[in-house]
Amino acid sequence: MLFRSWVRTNLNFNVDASFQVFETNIRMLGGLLSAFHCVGERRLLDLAVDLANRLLVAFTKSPTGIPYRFVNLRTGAVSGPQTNLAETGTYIAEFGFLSELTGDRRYYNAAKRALQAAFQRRTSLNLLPFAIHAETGQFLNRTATIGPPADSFYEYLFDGWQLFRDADLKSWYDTLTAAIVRRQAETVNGRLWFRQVDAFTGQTVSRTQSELAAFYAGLLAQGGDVTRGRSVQIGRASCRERV
Ligand code: IFL
Repeated sequence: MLFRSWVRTNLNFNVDASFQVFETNIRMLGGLLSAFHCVGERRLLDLAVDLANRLLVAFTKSPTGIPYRFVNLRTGAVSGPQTNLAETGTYIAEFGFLSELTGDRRYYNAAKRALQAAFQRRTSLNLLPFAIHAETGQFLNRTATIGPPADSFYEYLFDGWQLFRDADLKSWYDTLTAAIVRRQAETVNGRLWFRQVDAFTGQTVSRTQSELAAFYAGLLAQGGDVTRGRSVQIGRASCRERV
């Protein structure tokens, strides 16, 4: 109740400052939409629409559809064209839900176009390097990883399919996942691990993996590959035991 009355009277996105599009989406837009979903208060949806319209500029000003990393919520000035996969493709759950609530397809379309812009630039191995330029669409590195700053790109492809039954998203997920499993998976003593590889040649770049990559066990299982998902999970659990 306290939260709702504070939001009703104080929350205002007309702020003359640069906001990170990715973080603002998952935390603020996602928070408002979740709250609206729970209590159905119209003001929460109005605020979500206002915020999404301000964020949308980061997509519409980009020649490729890959969003700039930052947008000034008041002026609409964009910055940060050097971005990554997670900050390219972690919008469709929030933007898609907003499109469903409002009937305005611009949000869904912007989020999907960004996912597609990265997907269509995949290498001949069907892998994606994690760093990309929003204006040129060129990759800025060669390393493919399931960890940050790529992670939720893959997660949101599958979420988009589950939430909105968009077959394009499922086929992009399937194509990329098959390549990740083929090129990055390694089994050591029965435990599955995903190394980082050169997305153009498939050569190993590193065997380090961030804790944030833990989501991949669940994602594989969610996507229907329960056996590999379990194997990743068991591998991670046994690593923790040894630490
Ligand atoms: O990849 C993202 C990571 O999962 C996170 N923070 C930001 C990264 C993208 O920049 O939690």
